[in-house]
Amino acid sequence: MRSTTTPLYDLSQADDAAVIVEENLNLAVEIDHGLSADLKFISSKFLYDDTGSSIFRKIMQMKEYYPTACEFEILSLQSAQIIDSLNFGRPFNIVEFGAGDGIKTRQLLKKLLETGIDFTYVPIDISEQALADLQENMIEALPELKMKPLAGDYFSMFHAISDAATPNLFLFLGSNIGNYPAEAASELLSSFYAAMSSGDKLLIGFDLQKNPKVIRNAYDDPHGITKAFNLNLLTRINRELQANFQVSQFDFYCHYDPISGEVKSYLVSLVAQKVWIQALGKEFSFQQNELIWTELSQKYTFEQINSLAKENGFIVNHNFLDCRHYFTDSLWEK
Ligand code: AVJ
Repeated sequence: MRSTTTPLYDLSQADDAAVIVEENLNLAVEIDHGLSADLKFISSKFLYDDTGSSIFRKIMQMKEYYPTACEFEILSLQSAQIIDSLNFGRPFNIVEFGAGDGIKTRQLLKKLLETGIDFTYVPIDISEQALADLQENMIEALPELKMKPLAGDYFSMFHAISDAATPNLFLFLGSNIGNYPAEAASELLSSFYAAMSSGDKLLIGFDLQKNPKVIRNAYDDPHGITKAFNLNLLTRINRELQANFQVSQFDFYCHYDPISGEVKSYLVSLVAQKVWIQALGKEFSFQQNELIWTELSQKYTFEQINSLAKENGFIVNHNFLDCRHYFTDSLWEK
């Protein structure tokens, strides 16, 4: 039995479960940091444990959550034009960051296979379960696809894929970039740039600014699925850090500001309460109506997209748009 005063993450002690400890160390450190801040926050990257990834698949099926349908349309109807713009002329890799269920990407891959082009698909995802599901679905739908899945976070993967001999098409779809505040977005883009060779391409999804009600409905959804997605953070912390959050004592709130283009999501403490996190050996206090910021989902103008590309050294080859002009997959070149 662990005593209540000993934090779980004492790295000085050799432990059979060393791998698990290491995996959760990052979570422990970041949760400690975020819940100790004046304005509490939990990084949106922690939304995607296996349960969270499966709730996110439900989000993508909601009619209110338009980005998925928009990008599906782009990758289905314009795959030939996208492929034409690649110009690699020899076998290449398609490296997808945050692959998720891969249903949208499959449209592009299918077209490539039909065209007889030689390529290897390298999906990268943080959720092992999501990756295993993806692999199974891909093998079934596209049996001739060459695939090398990698489980882990983006940054630890860059070394695994930088092989200058083979050209790369990087995919960063779904407006995942929108989760990163401006400075972090630039950092991530420059890490992509550094891992690429001259002539390599990046196809990156951006959700565009549009009628604010359309955006609001995508996040403040009437089914409560986005709420469940956010509350799952607390369930995850309960399980992985042995905490005692009472999930029913928290609500979900989100807000779109059409001036800044930011959707911000929060958990709201419904009562004054204290929560014990065993792995940290610490108690955290929440005031009534205190917020925990959980996610940023930035919406973009074309000016912002062009300057993000330029600032990080990329050339914009083409913006592929859906018919409503809600979303763009922007093809950039190093
Ligand atoms: C997967 C990060 C693009 O911000 O729109 C969906 C996640 N959050 N609904 C987004 C999400 C709430 C999504 N991304």
